[in-house]
Formats: sequence, structure tokens, C-alpha cells
Amino acid sequence: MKKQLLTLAVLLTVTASAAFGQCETDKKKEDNKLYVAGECGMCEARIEKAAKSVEGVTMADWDKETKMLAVNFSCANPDVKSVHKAVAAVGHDTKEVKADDKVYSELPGCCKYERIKIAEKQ
Ligand SMILES: [Cu+2]
Repeated sequence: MKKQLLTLAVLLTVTASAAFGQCETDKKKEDNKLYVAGECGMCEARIEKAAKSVEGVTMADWDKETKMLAVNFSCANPDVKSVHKAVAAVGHDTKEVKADDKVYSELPGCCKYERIKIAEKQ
């Protein structure tokens, strides 16, 4: 019985901390900006769609001129890394995550931006 109680206590703690790590709508984290390589309006639509697909993202706005993606989260602890991964997955380099060469090569001609060179750890 004592062991069961302990198990229950551990379970509750794990559940509580998991819930704590998730989005809290009353705490908005705004003005996260990250550099995302791209060229045109098609890139803009693609980048913003990818960013908005990330959980907790309430707003994503990419600027064609500055190449900066502004992201708002509904989370106290935004998962910015997921945004990097999401835009890289649709073919756009960020300064942290490089898009797959194959995905990049399949982008329309007008979207062929200059690849970001990420310093690789040797
Ligand atoms: Cu484009």
C-alpha cells in the first residue's frame, strides 16, 4: 500500500511538472525574432505557415527585407528551437538549423536564397 502511494505521488509530480512546462495562455512571450533565409512572397507564406504550425505560436510574421521572423507565443517558456526546426523542414535555413539540401533544391526558382553557412563543430 505504501509503495502504491509513493507511485501515485511520483506520478502526480511528473504530471504536474509536465503541465507546468506547457503553454499558459495568460503569460504571453512576445517579440521573439529569428533570422530566416528566404527571398520572396512565396517564401513568406511558407515560412509563416511553418512557424504557425508549432504548438504555442500565436503569431508569425516574416519580413522579406530584413529576413527576420517575429514570433509570438502563448507560452511562458516558448519553444523557439521548434520554430527553427519547422522553417528548416520546409526548406529555409535559420542560423541554428540548416534546411535539408533536398528540400531546398525542390523550392521554386524564385525562392532560391543564398544558403546560410553554419559553422560546423569539427
Ligand atoms: Cu520564395
